[in-house]
Amino acid sequence: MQADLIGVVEVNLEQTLAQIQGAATVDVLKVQQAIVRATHQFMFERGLVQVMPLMLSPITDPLNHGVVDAAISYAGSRWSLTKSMIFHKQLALLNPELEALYIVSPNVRLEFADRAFTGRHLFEFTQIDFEFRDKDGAFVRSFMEDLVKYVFAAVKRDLPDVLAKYRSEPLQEFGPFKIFRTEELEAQYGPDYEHVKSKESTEPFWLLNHRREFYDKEDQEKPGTYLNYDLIWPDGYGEGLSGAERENEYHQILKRMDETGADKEAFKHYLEVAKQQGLPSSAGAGFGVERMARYLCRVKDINDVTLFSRRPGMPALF
Ligand code: ASN
Repeated sequence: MQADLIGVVEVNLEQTLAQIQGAATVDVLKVQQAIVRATHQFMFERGLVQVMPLMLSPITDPLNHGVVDAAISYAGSRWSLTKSMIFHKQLALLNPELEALYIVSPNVRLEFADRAFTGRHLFEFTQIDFEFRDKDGAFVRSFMEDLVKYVFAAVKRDLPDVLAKYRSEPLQEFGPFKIFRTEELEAQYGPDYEHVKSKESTEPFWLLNHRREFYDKEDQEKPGTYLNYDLIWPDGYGEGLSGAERENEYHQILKRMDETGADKEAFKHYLEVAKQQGLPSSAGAGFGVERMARYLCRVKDINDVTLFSRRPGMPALF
């Protein structure tokens, strides 16, 4: 929790209307719109096919941290609200015509109230999620660096006055992003390494090797480490993207599910596909749209990026 964001939340009509009518939010929404528009254009130019999002599915991302379960019953099945479309990205690539895809994907993650004031969490948000067949992490990281360059240049070109209003210095063009590993930073900075390093950095950087869900590939050359990566925004804005090379072989998925304690029964059809025809070899990632807008406009609290409050663990009127 960032000390400067600790506060008391009032959920009353006056406060709610003040948020909807806040002038600054519209500036941030324009930046967000410019991000989405430039991203669509970039994806189109690079040949990624857009897949529409799903909000309900028999399986969704178990995530590596606890959230309140969000599910409904329908047509004799149990449907979860989408936490991420990771499994659909892998399954979509079973189509031989699809080499690479992206989804503008709303995610519902009913976080607990301890994340109410991190400045980075909303209990529903949108990520732009993408996946490539037969590519590795280095490819995805370089793709994302190109995307950031393209999108930031577009926002600068389209909304110079808005950016100038919120950033005291012009947005610089970043060079190749530095790469760090979690174990190195943890040894250097202690348990809060990600936040500390983000705060002292002035450029985005990559952070490799997180202990996460079973779909992130284990490095066979260094068992117990993972071929995943986060993009960390600088100046304390923290994580903006996560992604990985994927586990796609049946026995390895089973092993990783045992390690993370995943519910194999819930994933039985996914496992059947992995066993019978194998999942495609792939790598990808997803970045938070509100988080990118927050970083560009230097908004302290991500709840101010939205017209409608979605603060973890807190009620809202609309
Ligand atoms: N989008 C992420 C990925 O591609 C997964 C997530 O959001 N949890 O790895």
